[in-house]
Amino acid sequence: MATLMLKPRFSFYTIPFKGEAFGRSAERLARFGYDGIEVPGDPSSLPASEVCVTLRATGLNASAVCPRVYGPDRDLSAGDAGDRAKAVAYFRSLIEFAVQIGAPTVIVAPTAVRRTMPDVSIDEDWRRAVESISTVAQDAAAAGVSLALEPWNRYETFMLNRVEQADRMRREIGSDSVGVMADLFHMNIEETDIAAAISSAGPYLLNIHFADSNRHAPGQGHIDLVPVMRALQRIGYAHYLSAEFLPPRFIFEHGSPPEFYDPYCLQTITVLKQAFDAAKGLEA
Ligand code: LER
Ligand code: MN
Repeated sequence: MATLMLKPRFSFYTIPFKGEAFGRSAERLARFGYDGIEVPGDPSSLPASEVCVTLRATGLNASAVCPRVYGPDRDLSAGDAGDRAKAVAYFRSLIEFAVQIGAPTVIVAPTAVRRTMPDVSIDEDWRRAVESISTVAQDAAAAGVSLALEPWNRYETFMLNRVEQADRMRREIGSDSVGVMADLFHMNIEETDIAAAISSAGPYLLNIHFADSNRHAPGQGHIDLVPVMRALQRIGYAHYLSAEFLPPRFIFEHGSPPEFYDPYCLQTITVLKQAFDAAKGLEA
C-alpha cells in the first residue's frame, strides 16, 4: 500500500539568484509560500550567523546545504591527495555549517564539476570517492546530518550520472547517514524513466531538485511532473521538494534577472502543487 506524502514542503536552492543578498532571496521565497530554502555551502561569504538571522526573520527552514562551486579542491575523488584532503575538509566544514543552521542534509557530488574523465581510472577514482565520503560520513553520523549523493549529467561528471549509480555508491559506503538525491534536469538527460529511478531509490532518497527539461522553471519544458510526484508519493517521500533552475548565463549578463526571479518562483510552486495534487488523484 502506498504511503501518501500529505503535506509537501517546498524549498528552493538560491543559486539562480545571482548577485542577490541571501536575505532578499529568502524574503521572496517566504512571500510565495515556500517552507524552506536550500542554502549555498559557502560559509566564508555567507556565514551561519547571517543565515540564522534570515531564517528567523522569514520563518523559513534550511532544507539542505548545497556546495556552491565544485572546483578541483572540492573534488572528493581527485588524483591529487592534497586536493582530496582539502575536499574532505570542505565537506566536514559543511556538516558543521548544517548543524549551525539546522539543515538536515548536505548534498555531495564525488567529482569536481565538469570533470568528465577519470584522473587515474574509473575504478580507482570511484574507490577514492568511497573512501573520502566514508570519512565525511563519520562526521555526519556524529552530527546527526545526512549526506545526499547527487548524480549529474555526463557533461558535468563521468562518475555518478544516474540514481542507480549513486545508490550503488551509497551501499558501498555503507553508512546510515548517506542517501541519494535526484535532479530532474540531469535525470531528463541520463535516465530511461525518471519516475522509475525515483521509485528505485525508495527510502534512501533525501532531496530532489526540480527544474524543467531546459532548466527553466517547471512548466516551461517537457517533463511530465505528475508521474514524478506519483513516484514520490508511492515511496512515502517526506523530505523537501526543492527547485534548482539555471537559465543560460547570458540571461544574467544581458537580461534583467530580477524581472524573472519573481515569476519563476511563483510558477515553480504553483506548478509543483498542481502536479502533486493531480498525482494524488491517480489510482495506487
Ligand atoms: C548542483 O545541484 C547541480 O545540479 C549541478 O548541475 C551543479 O553544477
Ligand atoms: Mn542539482
